Amino acid sequence: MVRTMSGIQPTGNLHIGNYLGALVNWVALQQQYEAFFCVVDLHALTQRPDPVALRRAVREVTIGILASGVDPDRATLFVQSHVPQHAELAWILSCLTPLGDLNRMTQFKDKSGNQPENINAGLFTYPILQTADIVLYRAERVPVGEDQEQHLELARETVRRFNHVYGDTLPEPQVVKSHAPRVMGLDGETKMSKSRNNEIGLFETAEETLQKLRGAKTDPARLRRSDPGNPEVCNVFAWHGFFTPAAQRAEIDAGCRSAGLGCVDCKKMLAANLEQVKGPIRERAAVLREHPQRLDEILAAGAAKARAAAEVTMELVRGRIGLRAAAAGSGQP
Ligand code: AQP
Repeated sequence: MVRTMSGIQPTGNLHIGNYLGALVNWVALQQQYEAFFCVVDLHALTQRPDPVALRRAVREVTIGILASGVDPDRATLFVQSHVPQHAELAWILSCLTPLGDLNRMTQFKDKSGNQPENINAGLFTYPILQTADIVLYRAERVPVGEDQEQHLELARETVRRFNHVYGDTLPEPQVVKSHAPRVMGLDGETKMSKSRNNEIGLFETAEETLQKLRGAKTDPARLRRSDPGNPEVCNVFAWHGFFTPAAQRAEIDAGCRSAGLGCVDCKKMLAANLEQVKGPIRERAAVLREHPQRLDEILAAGAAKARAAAEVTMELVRGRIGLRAAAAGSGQP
């Protein structure tokens, strides 16, 4: 069965960008492929998190993944650091990755701009660990948001380089495009991010969401309620695209253009529709929080399955590069 692999960083509270850009896809992919989904805590270390906060975020992100519909009986759900082969393979791949390739990564420039006081080497080599995450499971389908496409291309390049140097060993991963590759934040200017304070949280209550939406940027032409607007330049209308049925969206579109509908009403409608999706997720998350042992069991079972799959790849890789005897029948001395 073809495999898919993806991860989310435990760097804060999950938001609707993570939900639309990643989790909705994961729920669909687990039906079609053998899925490996991972809470990538090693990646989160690039932000030097507080240890207590990191442990808490790992659990909360896992809860969010499960509450959004990832089924641990279908998909292998685990924490990256519970599988030590990720770090081992990342080192091996880093010895194959030219500095020039890493220098081209725009996310490094963005992220180092966000944390100028902590531009660490892990931030720079982050895409190599990401490549290891994928390759370790021989994943051939990888769902990515817009910001990750460049990293996936680097992963493909690394696989080609490995296969060229050591012989055909690893499959080249293909992109699975998201239907929401870049959900914008409340500021309407930057990508919604856990660490930018511009997010609508997945677990927020209806009141909290409405409160945040009140401050969300809309069409700048609508200074007064009587000003007609252009829905296509309004971030709030873009969110309606994901949560609002087509007929209601058409009404909002017409109301905005004719100034018959104010921005406040438009935001209230969005908050109500968001709640239709977020309410059941919040309820499932509350149940999961009441059963911490169940969460531990899911993650332990996931880690055991992931370690077994990872070890198969690592044995092959170690043999190819000369760290162990080559596998029987591999044609290698
Ligand atoms: N705004 C977004 N729109 C669409 N997809 C998004 N993703 C994240 N933000 C958006 C997708 O969610 C998955 C997990 O992302 P991540 O946590 O590994 O890292 P990220 O992309 O850096 O997410 P954040 O929220 O912006 O985290 P921080 O603030 O810690 O950097 C990925 O598939 C991503 O594309």
